[in-house]
Amino acid sequence: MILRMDRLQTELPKPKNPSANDAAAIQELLGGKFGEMSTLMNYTFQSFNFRGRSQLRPFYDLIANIATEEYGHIELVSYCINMLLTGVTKRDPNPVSGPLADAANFRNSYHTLASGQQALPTDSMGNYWNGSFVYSSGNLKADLLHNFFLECGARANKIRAYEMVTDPCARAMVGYLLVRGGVHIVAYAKALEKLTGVDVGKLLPIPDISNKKFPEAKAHEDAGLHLKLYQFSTEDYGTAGKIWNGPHPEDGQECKFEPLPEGYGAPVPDLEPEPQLNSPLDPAMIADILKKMQ
Ligand code: MN3
Repeated sequence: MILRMDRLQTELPKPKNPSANDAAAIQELLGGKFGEMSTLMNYTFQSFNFRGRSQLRPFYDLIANIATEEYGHIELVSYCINMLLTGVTKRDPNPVSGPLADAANFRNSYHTLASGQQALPTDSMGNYWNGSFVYSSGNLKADLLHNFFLECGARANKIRAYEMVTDPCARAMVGYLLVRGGVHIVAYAKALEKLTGVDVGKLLPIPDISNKKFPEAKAHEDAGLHLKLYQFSTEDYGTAGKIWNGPHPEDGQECKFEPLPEGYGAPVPDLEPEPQLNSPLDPAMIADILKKMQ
C-alpha cells in the first residue's frame, strides 16, 4: 500500500512567464513514452509481479522504493505544468469578453478545451499515455536492463526540455529530476552489476553530459542528493542498501541508503480558481456552498 503526504518533493518557484506552450513541452516529461508516468508504472508493475522475492529481496526492495518515489515525480511534473498554465488566459467569469481568446493559439488545446488549465496524462503532442509503455517481463535481468535504458531515455528528454523551456519553475523541476533520475540510473546499473558482474556504470553518463552542467541540478548534487536512495516506508523495503552502496560512478563519493529525512519535501502550491473555465465551479456557486457549509 502507498501512504500519501500532501507535500511536493522539491520547492517550485512561481513561473516568471506563464506559458501554455512551455507547459505543452513539459507534458513530455509526464505522459511521454519516457515520462514519469512510464517510470512509475514500469516499476510499480515489476514490483507487484516480482516472483522469488524472498531469495532476491534487495532487488525487490530497490524497485519498490524507486516506484514509490516516481509517484512523487508525476506529482512534481503535474504541478509544474499547472503553474506554467496559471495566468495564460484572462481570469474573468464573463464569457462575452472572450477570456479564452489567447487559447486558440496554444499548441495543446486540451489544456483549456478539455481541462481547467491543468496537467493531462499526455505527451507534448497531446497523445495519451498508454500501458504498452510498461515492460514487466518476469525476468529480472531483462527488467533491470529495460529500466536502465528507460531512465537514460527519460534523462535525454529532461535535458532537451531544459533546453527548450527557460522559465525558472520548469528548470527547478527538471534540475531536481535530473538528480533523482540520475540516482535511479545508477541504482539500476548497480543492480545489474550485482546480478551479472558487468560494470554498467562505465557507460555513464548517457547522454554524454554531466548533471553538474545544469546549475539547478548542480546545487542539489553539491548537497549530496545524487548519493541518496530513500526508503519510502518506515518499516518495509529496507534491504535496498545491499545494492545501493559503494562509490558513485561519476564522482566516486559513497552512495547511501537512508530513511526519508525529517521535513522531507516542500509545501504544495495552492492554485486559485480559474472562473473563465468554471474551474472548480462558478464563483457564485463557490460562495453559496461555503455559506451552507459554515
Ligand atoms: Mn522519475
